[in-house]
Amino acid sequence: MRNGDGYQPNPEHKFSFGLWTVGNRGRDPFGDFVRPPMTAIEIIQLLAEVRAWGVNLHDDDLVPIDATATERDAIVKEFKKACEQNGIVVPMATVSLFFHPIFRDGAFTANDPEVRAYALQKTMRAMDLGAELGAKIFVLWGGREGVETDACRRPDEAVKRLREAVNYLCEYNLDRGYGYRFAMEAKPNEPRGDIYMATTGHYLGFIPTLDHPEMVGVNPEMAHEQMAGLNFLHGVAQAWEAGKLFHIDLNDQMPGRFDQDLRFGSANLKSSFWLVKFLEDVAYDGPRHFDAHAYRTEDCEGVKDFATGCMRTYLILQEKAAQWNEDREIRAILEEISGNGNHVPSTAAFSRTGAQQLLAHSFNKEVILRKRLPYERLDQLTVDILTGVR
Ligand code: GLT
Ligand code: MN
Ligand code: MN
Repeated sequence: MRNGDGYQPNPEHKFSFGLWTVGNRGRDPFGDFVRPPMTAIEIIQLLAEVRAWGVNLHDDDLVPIDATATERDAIVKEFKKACEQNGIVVPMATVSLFFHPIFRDGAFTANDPEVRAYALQKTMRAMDLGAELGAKIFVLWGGREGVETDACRRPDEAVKRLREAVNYLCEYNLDRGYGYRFAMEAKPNEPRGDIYMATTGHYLGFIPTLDHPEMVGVNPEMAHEQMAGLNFLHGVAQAWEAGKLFHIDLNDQMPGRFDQDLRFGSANLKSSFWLVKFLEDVAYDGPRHFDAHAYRTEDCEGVKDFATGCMRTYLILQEKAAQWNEDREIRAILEEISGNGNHVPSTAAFSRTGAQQLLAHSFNKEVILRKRLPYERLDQLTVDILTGVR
């Protein structure tokens, strides 16, 4: 029996999957589909079976791009019913601004003003759709917002166009009273040679320049930061600290490879552990979205193993994180390394007298250098916990 050993997903974990993740049919740039298509309703049933909480979608995942209003309404009605019957919620919606060939030069940043206007229209309609399904988070991933050659436009022009588009969408959100929070998702490359806003940090710099910065945060994706050789946890922590972690895309990725979207925890177990520990320590209560897909070798049953595996690994790591936090030796080391600041002049807030005291203070480097920093032992204790020998 799946998850018969206590690692049972519950709604409180807020585990979600995109229609495009479990619905992924295994096509890659070199080979065709290996799995038959699943309808959105079948995907909902699968998600209920593996005990997921939510489903996310692009507009085009559910409604064909050129559907009539009547067709659209019928599809949405049936989908809503299936969600309700299966106890699945729709926490996040997004828009595909990357699949259709019209976006070959980008969407919000494309050189053709008609493409830019179409991208806005398509996004507004996707917002209407998401709102109808109850979504309160709207993700914007600019997969095609980039270049193969910088001859095509000045990159600061792209930044300005992106700002204009997001400002417009924020106003639409207010005007319609949707109450969305936008979550911007970065990626360094693929499908474009270089994508603008390559990392979560780029977006954290961009957001304060918007008309409604409070309405906009980030959706960091583990694989996207790892593709750039970055420490994902650090980006997530910075977003969290800034109050901007509106959503998160969990998956995995080997460095230096193509975009793999691997099952969560399957490639970098230790990084995944630090991430889960962080999310649990700070009590992140947003969706835990797995933006990944099953190996191309899998059939439909294998897709369930994939989805179950993402959630199971999260729950195992959650348990390990609690064990780590309670471990007496680890706690003692953490206390020791945080140092004793009793004799140190206060640097908490600047004052002229405080600065004078700091300037006059004499630091004994010999004594400071004698303090232990037993990070080898600390890390080995982590490895012992992760491997289950502790
Ligand atoms: C696409 C991409 C993901 C984004 C999705 C949202 S679509 O699959 O690889 O990282 O989160 O647009
Ligand atoms: Mn991805
Ligand atoms: Mn993603």
